[in-house]
Amino acid sequence: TPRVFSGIKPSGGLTMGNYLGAIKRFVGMQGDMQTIYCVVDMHAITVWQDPAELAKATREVAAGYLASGLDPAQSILFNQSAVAAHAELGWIFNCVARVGWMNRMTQFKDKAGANAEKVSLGLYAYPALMAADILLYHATHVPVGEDQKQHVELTRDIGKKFNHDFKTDFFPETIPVIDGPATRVMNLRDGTKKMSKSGESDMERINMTDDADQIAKKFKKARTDPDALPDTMEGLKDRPEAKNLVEIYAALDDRSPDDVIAEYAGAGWGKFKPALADLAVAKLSPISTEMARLMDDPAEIDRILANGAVKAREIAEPILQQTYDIVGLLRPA
Ligand code: AQP
Repeated sequence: TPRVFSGIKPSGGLTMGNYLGAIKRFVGMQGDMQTIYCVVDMHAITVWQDPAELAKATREVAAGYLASGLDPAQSILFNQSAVAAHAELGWIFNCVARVGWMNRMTQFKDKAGANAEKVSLGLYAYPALMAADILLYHATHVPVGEDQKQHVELTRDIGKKFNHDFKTDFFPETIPVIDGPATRVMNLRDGTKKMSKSGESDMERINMTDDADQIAKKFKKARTDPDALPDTMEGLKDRPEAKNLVEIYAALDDRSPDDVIAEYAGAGWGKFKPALADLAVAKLSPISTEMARLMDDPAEIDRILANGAVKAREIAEPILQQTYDIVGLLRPA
């Protein structure tokens, strides 16, 4: 059976973008394939994190996984730093990946901005660690949002170069799985920027912990344009904010955007926004209620993550050992 790996960084609270673009799709893949979902805490620290907040955010991502329907009996759920093999394979991949490849990563350019000399070395090397996360399990399918496509493609390049350099076919080819109507959920205040955990203003994102009033208020204040909704998605081509809201509606309701636009053709925002807010509350509040319940018992979350780490190590350790053997690194058995 094909193996699925993906992860989320605990660099803040989960957003609806993480839910629709990642977690909801993780749940959809559970059962058909072997699924491994990680809370990638070592990626989070590529940017400074307050230690207490990092621990809390790690549990919150885990709570989001569980509350959304990931089942520890069906999926391996754990946090990255608990399985040391990630860091170990990450180092080997630092030595396989080329500086020129990293220089082409658009996420690094976006995050570093004009400050590239001052960011951490980890932020720069991040995609090599991500390649290790995936290939440590010989995972072939990686469900991600559109923003991570380039990194998954780099994973394939790193695996290929390793195979080439060491004359082996040890690492399989990995493909990004990017599908559904919400592969890139945009920011509610600027339809050209994606919704992010660490975006400047809280009004630009829906947090998975927002209550009904906050959700309604954020959609009400979401930037739009004065025009009514057209009757096809084609009509939203140059209206990024409007398009985003229709796509969010579709993703929340498991419908196609075409279907949603057909229903709301000719409607104004005074009609569409409250309907969207009601739908979002109906779909997200059971998850946020369950997340809050889980967060009341951090020891239980820690226990689930610890069990997941044991299962993850069972797969990762032999693959790391074989990698060491291929490279010629001596490692006591
Ligand atoms: N806006 C989004 N729309 C669709 N998918 C998204 N993802 C993130 N934002 C959106 C997907 O969620 C998964 C986890 O992402 P991540 O936490 O590893 O990193 P990120 O993409 O950098 O997420 P954020 O929220 O923007 O975090 P910060 O602000 O800390 O950098 C990935 O599959 C991602 O595609």
